[in-house]
Amino acid sequence: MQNYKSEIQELKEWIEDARRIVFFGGAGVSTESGIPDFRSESGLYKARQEYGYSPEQIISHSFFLRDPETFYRYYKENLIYPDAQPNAAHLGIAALERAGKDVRVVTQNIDGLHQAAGSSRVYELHGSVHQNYCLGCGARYDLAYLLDSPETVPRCAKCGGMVRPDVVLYEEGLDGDVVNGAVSAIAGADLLIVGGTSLVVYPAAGFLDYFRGKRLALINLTETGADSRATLVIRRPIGEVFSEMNFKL
Ligand code: CNA
Ligand code: ZN
Repeated sequence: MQNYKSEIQELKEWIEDARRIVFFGGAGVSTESGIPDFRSESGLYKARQEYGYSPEQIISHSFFLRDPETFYRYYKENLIYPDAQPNAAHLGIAALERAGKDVRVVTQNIDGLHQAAGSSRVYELHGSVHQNYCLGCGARYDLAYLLDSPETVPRCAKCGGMVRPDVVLYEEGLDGDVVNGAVSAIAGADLLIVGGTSLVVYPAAGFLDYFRGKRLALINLTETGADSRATLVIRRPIGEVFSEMNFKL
């Protein structure tokens, strides 16, 4: 068992050595920005029993069509954090890109915080709360439109149709172009850093299988199914890990 300081030092050296880095992350990357994840103790799965449905049921395609009112009440209350700011993990990854590293981000998050930090090559596997569109005419709307809407269920200003978030709901497939981009980034990487994900949501979690490089670092507070495959496992808050590595924007 290495001590924490030497783990951080080792990861930092790997990052400096690497030519193509992919960071693959999930909800745990944003908990230090104040956005709860789904599966930790304090996560949404524990926190929300009041709707009588699990988050998977509510944020599913069929539920959205059947009861958009409840969907939107849950969605606005639990999945939207307009004031959240990037933390040291988002900022550290963006700093590497700024410094000229080939760094791509593959994220299961829908919060847009990697882009807010300055990363430009981000594959958002599950879409983004910042993108919304009308089911009637396809008109696009930002998050403010949805939040400022007088009705719980936002309606299109052009045709009156229902507006939905461009996020991948349960029962829906991922966008083919995003998947292809993410998979080829992972397949071409020599360093894969996986962080803040329980690796239980498929198909996203299966994308790790495309990695052929020799160094896989995993930063997660709890055990995951990929720990045995990782060359380095750091069980610490990911923002803390990046702030100790100290890559400056
Ligand atoms: P998850 O299943 O909630 O797992 C999160 C993992 O991160 C857990 O294993 C935690 O132990 C770990 N973790 C929590 N905080 C930290 C931390 N500070 N440092 C290191 N590890 C930490 O989340 P996944 O992303 O794996 O699940 C996939 C779902 C959750 C995706 O579809 C996401 O869209 C969805 N989600 C996204 C957000 C967001 O956009 N910020 C928030 C909540 C859920
Ligand atoms: Zn419309």
